[in-house]
Amino acid sequence: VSRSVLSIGGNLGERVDTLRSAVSAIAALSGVDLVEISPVYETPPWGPVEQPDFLNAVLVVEVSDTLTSLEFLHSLQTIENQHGRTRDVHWGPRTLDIDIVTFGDEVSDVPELVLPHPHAHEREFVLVPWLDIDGGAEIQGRGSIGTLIESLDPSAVTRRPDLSLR
Ligand code: PH2
Ligand code: MG
Ligand code: MG
Repeated sequence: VSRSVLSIGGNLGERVDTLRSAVSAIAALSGVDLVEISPVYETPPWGPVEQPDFLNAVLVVEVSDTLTSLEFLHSLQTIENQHGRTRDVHWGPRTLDIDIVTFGDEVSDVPELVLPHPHAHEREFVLVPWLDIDGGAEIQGRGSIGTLIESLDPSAVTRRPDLSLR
């Protein structure tokens, strides 16, 4: 079994409905057990593209050894597509994005799947919800997520206690 951390988010359409539906679809994947769901955060767009605010959350899942990281990625991409995901603008607005942040201790550098996720360590919208559910977590080669957050600006992300993915 590999423990995997997922970042989910979206900034188009009925954002919380989409995230709830995505969580159910991930939990229903065969060989995948949903272990933790973070609170939901409203987050300003990270990166160069001007776009609406996102809702973001982080999940911890356990993936059976019968699934490789790439097979898991392809299952997650199918879920993105089922939720109206299109791929036009890199880092642009989307109904649903599901990113594999870590997959066990796997390190991968193939273009389709870089592990750990190459930007997770610098993104408040990943680290803040992740810290809520997995305090001692580390990103290989980058350090503990608690320490990483200290060099960022977590005031940019706002918890939405009125929204829950459970
Ligand atoms: N995803 C991106 C680019 N920028 N910003 C926020 N706040 N949340 C995201 O999920 C996000 C982003 C590309 O995947
Ligand atoms: Mg992404
Ligand atoms: Mg993605």
